[in-house]
Amino acid sequence: MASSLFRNKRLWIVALLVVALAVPYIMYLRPGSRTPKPTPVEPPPKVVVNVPPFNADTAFYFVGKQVSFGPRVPGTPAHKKCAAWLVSEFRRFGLEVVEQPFVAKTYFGPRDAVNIIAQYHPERTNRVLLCAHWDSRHIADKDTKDTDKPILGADDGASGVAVLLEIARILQQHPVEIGVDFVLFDAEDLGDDRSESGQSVMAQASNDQKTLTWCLGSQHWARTPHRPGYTAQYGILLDMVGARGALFPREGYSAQNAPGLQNRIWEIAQELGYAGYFINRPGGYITDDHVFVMRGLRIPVVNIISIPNPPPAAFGAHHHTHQDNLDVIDRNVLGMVGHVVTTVLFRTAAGVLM
Ligand code: 1BN
Ligand code: ZN
Repeated sequence: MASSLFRNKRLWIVALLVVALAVPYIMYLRPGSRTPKPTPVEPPPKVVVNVPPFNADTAFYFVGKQVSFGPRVPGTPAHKKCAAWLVSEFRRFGLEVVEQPFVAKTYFGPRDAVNIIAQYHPERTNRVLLCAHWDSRHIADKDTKDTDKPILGADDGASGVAVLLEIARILQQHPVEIGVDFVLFDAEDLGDDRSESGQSVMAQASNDQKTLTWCLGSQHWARTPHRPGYTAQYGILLDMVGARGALFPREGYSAQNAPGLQNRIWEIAQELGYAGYFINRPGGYITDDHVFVMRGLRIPVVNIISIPNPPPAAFGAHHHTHQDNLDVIDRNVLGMVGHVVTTVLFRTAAGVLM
């Protein structure tokens, strides 16, 4: 039976025909067989960057220490004493410190002021700028009492400086291969917030002359940096980064002029579990020190600033009142901001930020 099958010529021909037609069909004509299989693209190897821990308790101590001098209003003894302490702390962390004195021409008269610049490896050209203002407001113009008295500025001033001091301390223990400049601007908060309409100028959208009464230290430094031709790959400004209930939407001038960096900072914050604080919402345009650095030196700078409410109470109930003392400070908020900025800095140093 089998041998008769083998000997059946017609069957052989049919079989050969089937094979001859099936092979090219399988190889070339079957749907999808002609598109070459893409060689799988390997994702780039994930570089794990070791980020040292940010100590929120140390940062909290640094806020308390600044506040202990009293209001840090330019031209006062407390201001002088705090400046000396800040300089000595940065030097203790091995940084090269430059003091840049200037006369702040405020709307209520001239005052002696000083920008403090602490340099980590000043000889390196690849640099990152980290900044905050260290002065506190001369009046409590949003309070209901003692409105003519200066405020402690635990959040508005001391919190940003405290986070930067802790990062400077970390760098001494965990060296990186880039240069870092800690720039503490003076006379940021001596601005004119009065207006004929009785409405806060902060609540007004206008870009009038009064804007220039704020941020006098950064305006001075951007015109005459401590090193002629100073530049950095980017900057981060910290302002009001320590209060309970802080919320960090995306500040407008940063979004407009440093969108890539702002995206990365907010992505990293989300990756670290802080999506509920670093919220993906526009936060309004705040004329703060970063505006003058971007304008004058063409360095992209992102402002991390708490804007928990819509105007007119945008910056929270303690803003420019005597409630801005150590009681409003939440060490977890300091810790979160410190964690994010330290991560951004160490990823930059490892060449894997962007
Ligand atoms: C931030 C904290 N600022 C002052 N205290 C800067 C500022 C200036 C914000 C003018 C709004 C208007
Ligand atoms: Zn202020």
